Amino acid sequence: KDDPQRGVALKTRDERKSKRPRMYRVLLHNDDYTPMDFVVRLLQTVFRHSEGRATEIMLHVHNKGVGVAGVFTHEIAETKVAQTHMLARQNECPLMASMEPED
Ligand code: NFA
Repeated sequence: KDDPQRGVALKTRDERKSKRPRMYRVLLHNDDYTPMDFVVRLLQTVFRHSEGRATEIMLHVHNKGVGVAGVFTHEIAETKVAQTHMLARQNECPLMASMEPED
């Protein structure tokens, strides 16, 4: 942090944190067994999408294999992934969610 070699181009985590937090994409992954209507309802309830947008995202995941359910701070993204897994397991669906940094 106090390394003079660091120069002025790089910023410390503290300097970055004071501006805006790093954002994370929550990804949904396709599988052959989770019902389409379950994925649409999940996108409406957990990710707060409209029915139309939820249907678009579900179809994108179904057709491409993976898609973005939403973009959140680290803590919120972790919570959405956990909620997705809990709802999926409760309904005996193999649906998978993951997260990755935006930058
Ligand atoms: N591929 C699933 C089906 O045909 C639907 C699905 C979409 C599953 C998006 C997971 C994610 N029932």
